[in-house]
Amino acid sequence: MRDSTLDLIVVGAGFAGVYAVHKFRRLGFSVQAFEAGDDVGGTWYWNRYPGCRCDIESIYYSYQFDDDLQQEWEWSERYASQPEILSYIRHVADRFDLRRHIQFNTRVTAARFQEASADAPSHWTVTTDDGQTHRARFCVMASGVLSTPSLPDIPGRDSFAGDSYHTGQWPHQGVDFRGLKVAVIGTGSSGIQSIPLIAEQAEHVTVFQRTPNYAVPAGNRPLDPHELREVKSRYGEIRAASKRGFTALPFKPAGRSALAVSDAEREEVYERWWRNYGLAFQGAFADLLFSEDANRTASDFVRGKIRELVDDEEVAGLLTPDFPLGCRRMCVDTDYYPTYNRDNVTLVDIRREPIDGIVPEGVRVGETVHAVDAIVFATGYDAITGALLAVDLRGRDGLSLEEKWAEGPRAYLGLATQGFPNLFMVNGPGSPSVLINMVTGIEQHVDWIADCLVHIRDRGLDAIEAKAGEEHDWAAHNDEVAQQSIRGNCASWYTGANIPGKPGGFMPYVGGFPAYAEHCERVVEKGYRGFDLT
Ligand code: NA7
Repeated sequence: MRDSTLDLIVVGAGFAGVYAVHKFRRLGFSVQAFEAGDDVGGTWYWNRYPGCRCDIESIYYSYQFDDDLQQEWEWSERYASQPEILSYIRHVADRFDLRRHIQFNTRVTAARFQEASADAPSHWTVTTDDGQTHRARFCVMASGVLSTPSLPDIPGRDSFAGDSYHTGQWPHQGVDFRGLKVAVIGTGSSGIQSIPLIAEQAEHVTVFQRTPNYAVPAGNRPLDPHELREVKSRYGEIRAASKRGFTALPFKPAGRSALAVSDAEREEVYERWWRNYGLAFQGAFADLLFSEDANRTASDFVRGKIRELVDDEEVAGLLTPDFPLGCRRMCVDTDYYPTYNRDNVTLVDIRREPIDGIVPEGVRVGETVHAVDAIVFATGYDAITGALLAVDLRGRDGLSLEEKWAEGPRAYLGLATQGFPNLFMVNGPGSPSVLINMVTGIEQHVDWIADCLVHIRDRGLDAIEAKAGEEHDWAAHNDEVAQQSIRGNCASWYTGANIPGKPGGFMPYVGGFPAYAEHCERVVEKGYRGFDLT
């Protein structure tokens, strides 16, 4: 019985699961990963909507654990498209021969912790949707932070006579919108990326917007081979600088306050950052995410851009956010605002008058039925905790994660949660996750977990479990840091506000990658402070 117990089960084969399998194998652990899709890629496997592209530059949004890999891969664009990212991660799986450790088309439905007995050490019993159970000493949830699509419960949704799609579950063969009238519900990143391309193809697009978001131009372009060669010649240096960067990107923090410069200089800085730096726009000055007055200057700049780019004043007004820039996740766009100048695009403000229902002919708002042939739900995700809670995870004494997190998610360093020994999360709540370059965050997490497993193996230990006190203190620290930032004050998917009934609280760690990574290192130096090792 004991022999059939694996060292590790990894749930998911996106960027986190793929690297975890590689890392743990290399250290000599027996590993089995389960993946619901029929290939690796995670978020980049499921999100195939038109315009799907990363908002972090390709040269950074890639693994750094193997120099040969980063030297040989040729990114073609500044911001990689979904197909290119998927090719990349498939290449990684093949190059390191990882597929034989991944069982595809298999969803993990439940996992239960079993205490050590006279016959067996502590372990997890993992159930998959093919009815099988598997045993492993440790379980690593690499199930993704934007991987549980949220489909709003709009009355009559299933009565629609045409086809409907969620951006996060896009058909692999693509969708041909030519000659069709299309409704797009949602104007987050997925809506903002897809609307311009759907509008180029469809006969008409009606966009249903509840909350406008800030979008800054991606400035995407082909990557010049010389530029790529130059990056590769100093990749090590770039990666080291990234680890010192607040968002795990190699940008020097702006030293100045937005309020310490003249209006003309501020305008010049914003113009330059607007044209060149995408998501990093919110870092043009040091205090944009910390001072409301400073933030207002950046928010007003972008509001002015929206007025410039959108011909119809009323439409421009509807597209203009009234909350501080960066409070909710900023979007990076290509031609989003000018798309509203097209004759075949209509914006419907559903904040003033919400969608009443979906009928066979289309979307009903008040007495008006917007007749469409297809509906695109760009309505986002049950972010960060959705995929963790989708598995019936049960720790000590049968405690379920859902019960444990009834008042909000609590995880020590976003890596582990008390009551669930030998269970690790990659990018769990309380880690920087979506606020930084995710791939760097993933590598840091997996490396930390791997070191911890080696520590346990070398000492012949049985289990590791987060302590309640430290877990509580970490959550309190996370809340405190969030409150110091503009980000702590907005309802968004960062706080779970997009999912009805989801307990609130700012989920990602706002203190930046260097502070977080240092904290993780200090925990190890102090003999895994905050964990019980038995
Ligand atoms: P987001 O950013 O959560 O956006 C979802 C959008 O859908 C947003 O505009 C929502 O409006 C809207 N929405 C959600 N539910 C409804 C209902 N019931 N009715 C109308 N509109 C609704 O998800 P994305 O997929 O765009 O982006 C997720 C992240 O992926 C992104 O930030 C990047 O990090 C990558 P709301 O804002 O709730 O008023």
